[in-house]
Amino acid sequence: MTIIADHPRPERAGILHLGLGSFHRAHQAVYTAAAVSASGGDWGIVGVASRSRRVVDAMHAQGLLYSVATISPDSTSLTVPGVHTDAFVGAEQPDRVVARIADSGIRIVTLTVTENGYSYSAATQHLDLDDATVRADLGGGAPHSTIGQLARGLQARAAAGAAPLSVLSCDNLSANGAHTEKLVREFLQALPHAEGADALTFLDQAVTFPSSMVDRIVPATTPELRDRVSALLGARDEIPVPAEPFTMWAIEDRFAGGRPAWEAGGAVFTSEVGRYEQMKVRLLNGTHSLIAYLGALRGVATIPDAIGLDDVASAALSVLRSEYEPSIEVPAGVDIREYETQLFERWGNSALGHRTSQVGTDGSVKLRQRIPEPAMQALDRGEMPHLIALTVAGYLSCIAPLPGFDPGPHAEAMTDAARERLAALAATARNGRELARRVITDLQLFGHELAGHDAFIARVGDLIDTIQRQGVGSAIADAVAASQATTSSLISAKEMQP
Ligand code: CS2
Repeated sequence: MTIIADHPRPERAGILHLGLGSFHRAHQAVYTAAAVSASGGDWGIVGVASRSRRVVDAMHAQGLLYSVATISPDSTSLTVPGVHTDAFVGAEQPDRVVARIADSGIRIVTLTVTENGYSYSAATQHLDLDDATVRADLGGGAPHSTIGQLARGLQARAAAGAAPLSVLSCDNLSANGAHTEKLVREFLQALPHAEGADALTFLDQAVTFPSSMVDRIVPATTPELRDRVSALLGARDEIPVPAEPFTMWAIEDRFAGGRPAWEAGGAVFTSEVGRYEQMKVRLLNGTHSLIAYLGALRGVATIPDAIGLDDVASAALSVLRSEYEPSIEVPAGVDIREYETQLFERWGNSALGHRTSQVGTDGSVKLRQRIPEPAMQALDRGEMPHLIALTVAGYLSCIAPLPGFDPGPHAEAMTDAARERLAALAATARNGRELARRVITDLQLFGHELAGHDAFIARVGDLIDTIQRQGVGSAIADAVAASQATTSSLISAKEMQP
């Protein structure tokens, strides 16, 4: 038996997607399938995997099809979004990526390359000109960084006199459209003038970078899921994607060459994408990081098991209510209490098996998006963000433990580009404060604003010591109690006002 798509595949491609991972296949591909089935259009997707052949080979072997398993505690349902018209590996064929970006049939380039894939410096937020891949790409070889591929693709598109294009980032970065545009522009500006000028003009006149907020929890696939899905489907599927029932996509409606009717799949087109992004990146992702680090340090493998621990749940509630919520403006039409209630249900989805090590991976780039601004806002109000400090202390305890501390197997399983650098700093640190100062001030891992905040750094350092000397339970109790004390003193100060 072969896999059969839910709807006919679009005949031609209109989208080039960079980052053919699980998230894209369970999110944007599903919305695109709904759009094409409702309104038609040449919106097939050419999927480009960054390095690995695994998904690309399996997609070709399966007629470019795979299933999405929507998993809730009571049921699993399958869909087969047949919207891909081709798939290849970008690292093997970088010139083909450039050629497809230059192809007039492609009207949108979408990206899910993770927070790590944008080649920018966490400290400066600008294109990382010290990065070896960026330097090589600027030097003129076939480009291997995403930003290099986009910039070289725009150059080729400008030279070919091709149609307008939109580049749509679907990664958890704040202002992801503007951020991507800035980095592509910086790449082109770093080229000799004669080389970059036409592409910069083309970018100004014919390219838009809408921002978007994406949301769906998509854990890693397991061999057990492959068997279960294949049995349900009646055909072997080597690359099914598990996903939660909840899904959300808020997009700025600024497309230079048209777009699919993604609203048919439930996407929201709005001028308030920035508010959606902040709400999601802080409330969902920021709290997710806290749950992942605390859970891993408690020896727990999954997010549902972690949020099932009473003290982790109260830490999550405290950070939401006292530290993230005051830092955002809620988009019109969103009921924030209902959103938070849904978050707890989503984190608690025990059938999904989302791992603490998966969410805890790449903290060095993820936390940069999630914590500095809300932390600074609290500090500017004169309040210590105890639970954000605990998030950082949890992260460092997992990834860069002080000598003699064993964070356990789930922390060990977290990968992070900064792991070695941070571990080296921890190996010679005498205590938590020294480690926190090295990471936050010297390395500026969370940008320059927090780098000078001594009280915050001391709080992170003390919580590191509490985690590693008295246990993570004591640190949670300490941070939650301190946060509650701050909240009640604020309430009484308010009551005292005339
Ligand atoms: C998670 C996200 O791994 C992580 O850091 O917070 O992948 C999260 O599951 C998604 O953003 C949900 O939309």
